[in-house]
Amino acid sequence: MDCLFCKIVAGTIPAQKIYEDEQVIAFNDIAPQAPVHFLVIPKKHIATLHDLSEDDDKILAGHILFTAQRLAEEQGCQEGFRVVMNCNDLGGQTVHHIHMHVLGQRQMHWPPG
Ligand code: DGP
Repeated sequence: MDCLFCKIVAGTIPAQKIYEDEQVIAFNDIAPQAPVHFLVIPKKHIATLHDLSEDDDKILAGHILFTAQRLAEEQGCQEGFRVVMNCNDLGGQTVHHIHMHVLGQRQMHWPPG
């Protein structure tokens, strides 16, 4: 198993987990870019958004989004927050196991780099 986030799912690499269920886990980013910065990932290995299947993963994709929404609100981001999913190398993705970044508790700016 070469995937870093699969190792976090398996518990062989530690992470500051903030939520877990049968389908997803959420944990704090190791290099936070905002006072709140966590990642929501599927337990199932899906390398990039290109590999997400509309037929097979529609419920999972919705669950990732609504988990991000609920946890952001639980972490005090009622006034706003940002979600980011980088896709593949050109999109700035460095860990090839899909993840939704959730950033909050500071003013966000646009465009991103
Ligand atoms: P991306 O560039 O979109 O693929 O984001 C990957 C994120 O994963 C990046 O913000 C840093 C975070 N990250 C990388 N390695 C680890 C790790 O071992 N533990 C945790 N908690 N986060 C990690």
